[in-house]
Amino acid sequence: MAVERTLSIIKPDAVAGNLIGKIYSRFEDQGLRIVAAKMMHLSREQAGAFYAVHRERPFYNELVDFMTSGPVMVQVLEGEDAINRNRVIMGATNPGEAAPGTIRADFAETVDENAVHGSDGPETAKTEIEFFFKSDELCPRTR
Ligand code: RTP
Ligand code: MG
Repeated sequence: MAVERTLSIIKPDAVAGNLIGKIYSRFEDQGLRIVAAKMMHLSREQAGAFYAVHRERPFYNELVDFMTSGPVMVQVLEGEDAINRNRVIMGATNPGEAAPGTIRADFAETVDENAVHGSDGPETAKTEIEFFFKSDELCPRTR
C-alpha cells in the first residue's frame, strides 16, 4: 500500500460539540498522521466552491448553510492507504448507516450534520489539499 495524503474537515457540528480531540485520537490511533491543520470559519464563497461538485443537488444550499454555521478544523492526514483508511474511520455518510465505532456512528446525528469530511479519491484529495493549503504549509514528519 502506498503512503497517501487526504483532506479531512471536522465540520461545525463536531467542533461545536467539543469533539476535535476525540476525533484526532481516532485518526492517530488508526495510523494517520496530521501533517497540516488550521481552524477556519468558512465564508459562503469558500464553502460553495469547496462543495461545487454538489451545486445541482437539492441539499446544496443547506450544506453551505451548515458548513458556514461555525468554525471547522481542516487537516491533511498522511499514511498508508490514507484516503480509504480515513473513509473507513469516518463511516457512512448517513450516521444511521455508519458502522459501529466509526466517527459518524459515535459523534453524528444526521446525514446533513455528519461531523467529518474526507476526500473520496486521489484526484479529489490533491485538489482539496491545494484548496486549503500551500505546499509550504505541509509539515511531513522528520522523526
Ligand atoms: P463528505 O464529502 O462531506 O466527506 O461526505 P460524503 O462524501 O460521505 O458524502 P457526499 O455525497 O460527498 O455529500 C457531501 C455532504 O453533503 C451532505 N449531504 N446531505 N441530505 C442529503 O441527502 C445529503 N447527502 C449528502 C452531507 O453533509 C455530506 O457529507
Ligand atoms: Mg464527498
